Amino acid sequence: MPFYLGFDASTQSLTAMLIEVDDGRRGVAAIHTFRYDEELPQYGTTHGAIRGPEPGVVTSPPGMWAEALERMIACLARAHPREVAELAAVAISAQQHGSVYLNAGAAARLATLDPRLPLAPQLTPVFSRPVAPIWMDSSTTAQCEAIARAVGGHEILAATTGSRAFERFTGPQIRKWATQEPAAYGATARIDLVSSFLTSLLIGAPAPIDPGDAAGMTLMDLSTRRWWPDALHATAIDLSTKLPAVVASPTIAGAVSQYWQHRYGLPPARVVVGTGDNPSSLVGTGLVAEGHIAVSLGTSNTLFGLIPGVPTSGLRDGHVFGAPTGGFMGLTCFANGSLAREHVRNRYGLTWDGFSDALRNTPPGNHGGLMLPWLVPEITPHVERAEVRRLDLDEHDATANVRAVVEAQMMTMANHTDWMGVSIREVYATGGASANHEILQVLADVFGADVSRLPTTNSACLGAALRARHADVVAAGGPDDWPSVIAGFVEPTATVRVRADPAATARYVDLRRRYAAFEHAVVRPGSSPDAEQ
Ligand code: XUL
Repeated sequence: MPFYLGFDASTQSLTAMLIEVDDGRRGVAAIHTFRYDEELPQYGTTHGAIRGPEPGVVTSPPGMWAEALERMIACLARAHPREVAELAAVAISAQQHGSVYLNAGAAARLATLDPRLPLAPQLTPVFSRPVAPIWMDSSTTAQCEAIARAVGGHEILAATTGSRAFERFTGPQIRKWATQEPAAYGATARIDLVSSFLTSLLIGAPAPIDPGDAAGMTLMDLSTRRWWPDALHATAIDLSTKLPAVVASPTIAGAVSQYWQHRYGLPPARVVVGTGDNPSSLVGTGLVAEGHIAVSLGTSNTLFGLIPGVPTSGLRDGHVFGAPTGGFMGLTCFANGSLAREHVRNRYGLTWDGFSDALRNTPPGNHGGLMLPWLVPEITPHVERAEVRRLDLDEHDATANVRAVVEAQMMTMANHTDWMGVSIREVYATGGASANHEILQVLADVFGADVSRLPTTNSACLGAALRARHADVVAAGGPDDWPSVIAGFVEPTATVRVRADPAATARYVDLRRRYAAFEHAVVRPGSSPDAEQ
């Protein structure tokens, strides 16, 4: 009876999910989560990251991810020996854009890890940069402009790579570090994404990258799914020699290495090339055909779905990534997700139940009260410095502020997704906050679409396990049949379907315009909000 294992290395935690797939039986056999701050406090992270020293800089220690992976595998081997022994394939999902820098000794070290010793200390000598910049970093505005200028402008960049230059994308991050620390960059033999780094640890060799995660680097030509020479030249010297290969998403990267076999009794299961949390969520929400949209309410809020291709013009806020199913996915990302909701909850001394009560006890539209809840620099729209603004909203009114932060998040998502050109009739919700019925009601009312909650709040991790299953079937000569891979795993929970209230939706039509105008006036003071619609 084969089991499949998915890992999701997100910003704040590592989750593992074991699924069982048999003719008659399909289901989740186990799920475990470690929060980095609590499990590995010695790394000194807050919500999985370290801010500073300069403004906008956000990094994580790559050794922490390695140690978390080992702890998780130890836990799985202890708690689920039967399932682990029958493991057929494994895949990694990871936060996108983050980069890990390895020196020339890394490949040999990965191949010769000593199974008598823990992993993390053996990796200390392999890093050419002790920290990994992550997607929350917003310190590379100058590098974004330089790269865009060098390739002929943001429009060309967007049409070729699927995105304009964004601060958190890996290319601008590489350019900044290569310029600031040329010697350390010179001593770097390989630059991994978080997904390929963890996959390399599993197979004991350098692993490739899939087109879903590679598209988050400002370096790949999305039409050929190869590194784009103009972007490489615009980013850093000799970059082509340091990047992993880009391969199709269902490629088998290798087998679980001797290290894990000897230390924890894992079998030599297939390891699939890793991908980002958003491409993984696409699979984990069951979006293997066009027509639906999913909203993930996690550390970041993201909205995504399959789209036919890269829009020929007008791609500003959004991104196009390679989809694990072979086509293209559209995505818009908002940095102020769970941290902003948590901030408001804490500021007014509420529990999550109190937060839900506040939503229940306030009317849709919040009597016109608005908040721009940028507790951290925002990605969409581009806001460099964290700030919170209110309009017709009393700062001391706890319940109104709770409604304001949730309405703001939903309205900004709805307003910034027109570029995808999809008519949204139903939204699938995932991510931690999708467990909250009242938040989903606001989502449904603002979008004027019914919202279905999926059986798991961690679609990225489920998506990883399902990618492992899909690639295993394909590698064994079976059909490339996504619908049958996801069947039985992703059907929305029938009991949790939140219907949009037409009266509330009507109220949001105006409020969304007011919100857009407020946002626009703050982001680009002096210009008209209609200029970019
Ligand atoms: C997507 C993005 C985030 C990260 C972390 O572009 O930056 O969603 O993947 O979740």
